[in-house]
Amino acid sequence: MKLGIVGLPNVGKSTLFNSLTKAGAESANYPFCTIDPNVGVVTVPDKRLDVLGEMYHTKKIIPAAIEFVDIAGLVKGASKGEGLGNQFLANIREVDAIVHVVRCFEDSNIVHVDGSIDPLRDIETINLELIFSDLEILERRIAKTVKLSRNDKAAAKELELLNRIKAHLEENKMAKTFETDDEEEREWMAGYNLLTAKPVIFAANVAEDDLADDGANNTKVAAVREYAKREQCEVFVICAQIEQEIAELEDEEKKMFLEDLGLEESGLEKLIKASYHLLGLISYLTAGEPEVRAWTITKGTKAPQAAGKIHSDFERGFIRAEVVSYADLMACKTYAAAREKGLVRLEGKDYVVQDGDIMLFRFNV
Ligand SMILES: Nc1nc2c(ncn2[C@@H]2O[C@H](COP(=O)(O)OP(=O)(O)O)[C@@H](O)[C@H]2O)c(=O)[nH]1
Ligand SMILES: [Mg+2]
Repeated sequence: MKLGIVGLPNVGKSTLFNSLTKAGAESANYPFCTIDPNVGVVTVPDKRLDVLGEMYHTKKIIPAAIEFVDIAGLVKGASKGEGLGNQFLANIREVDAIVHVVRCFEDSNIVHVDGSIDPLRDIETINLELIFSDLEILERRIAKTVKLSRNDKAAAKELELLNRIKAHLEENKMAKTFETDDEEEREWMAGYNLLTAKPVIFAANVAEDDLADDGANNTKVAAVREYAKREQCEVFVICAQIEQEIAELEDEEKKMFLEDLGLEESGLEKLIKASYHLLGLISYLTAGEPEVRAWTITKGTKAPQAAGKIHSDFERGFIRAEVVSYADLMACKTYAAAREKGLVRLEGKDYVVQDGDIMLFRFNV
């Protein structure tokens, strides 16, 4: 699962990316951290793992991870090939969701490409490029479908859909706000892999002073929030510069630093968790002395497929799963006590695994 960090030049994308990957690299247990200068693996903070680690006197804790990509160079005209624009747009097409960084901080030393701080104008500049790129895809598809639609009913239906989406985008609206109840249409649409259909989180990059009250007194942040609500996106207030400083600190120092700022967790931690959520991901856990680990699944995954994340044999030979929820285990303090109270359940192949389930799989191959 991959998230792309997008935004205009000089808004703080690379600063955010660097602090994300630095924070991710802290977990030495994760086998790979920086794949490529622009791609980083970031571990998903999960306090439950530390608690289980203590409970089981664990040697090793392996958190869940997601990838972030720093996608540079989106400028006005990108969809017309300006500044390697097409290549960057292609990079965005490969991600599952977008973190759109918008500049809400003032700093006369850092030039804004359009000369002033105006996050809504910036968002629209970027969105227009994404929309233009999507329109190009739709037009190509329409040209192909027109021919087929003459003697193919399904193609005629698809052509009608393509034209409807096109009209929607031409009103400067994102594909994600295009609505259809028709299952077939939804499948077609997913197949187009439109940029503007991807889930978006806005990261409002503010000055340090705006952190403690979460940007409540910043009218520019308020404008972003209002826009995001209309477009069904989430907003996170961060200060990329501070995050970079925090990422350099040891755990204890970090805690004190955050307390001084009046924060419980870093903006980065919040952002990573929200991104995980945005991708529709949850974690089930496995716990034992050798290892406590979070396994990433999409919401709605059933037990055998969840088991398959560990090993394909677990899925193939799945018999049943022994499950206790994290909350129940905590309430009972030990696995044995949870079992006595009947809170350790035996679940079959139709069980839908929940976030925080502690699982033990029985299988036979
Ligand atoms: N004052 C201030 N400067 C920042 C902040 N975030 C980034 N910058 C600075 O803005 C400049 C551009 O940042 P960078 O991350 O390279 O932007 P990018 O072009 O979007 O990747 C750098 O000099 C950063 O140090 C911030 O939150 N506050
Ligand atoms: Mg950059």
